[in-house]
Amino acid sequence: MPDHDPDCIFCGIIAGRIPSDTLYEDDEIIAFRDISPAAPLHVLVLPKAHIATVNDLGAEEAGLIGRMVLVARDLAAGAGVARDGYRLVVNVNRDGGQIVFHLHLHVLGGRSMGAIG
Ligand code: DGP
Repeated sequence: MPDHDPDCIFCGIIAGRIPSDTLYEDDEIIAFRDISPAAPLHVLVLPKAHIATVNDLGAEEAGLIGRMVLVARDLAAGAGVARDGYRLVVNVNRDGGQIVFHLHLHVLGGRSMGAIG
């Protein structure tokens, strides 16, 4: 899988071609606000490398996914929702509701999410 996909909207954000409200960035991870927020806090945390879905992850990416969760946790804490709680979601393919095929973790908080299902 190529590191960057020129047709991928999130790769465009990572490259700086498409503007975003970026909250966090390091060598391998970026986090920005979702353009269509489903909660008062709705941030997307993603790897800079173009990995389309969870199905495409290799064992060597386990650490990367762990670091993404830690970035999400720290952003939730910084937004003041850690104690009341928040939701981390990764949609996978059609039935999972994935629209953008660049792996991303949704961080949703600031309201009660209720039970799933
Ligand atoms: P998913 O359904 O899991 O693939 O979620 C994709 C999310 O990406 C959706 O909540 C809207 C968001 N999104 C789509 N295009 C853009 C964009 O250009 N900028 C930002 N910030 N978010 C976007």
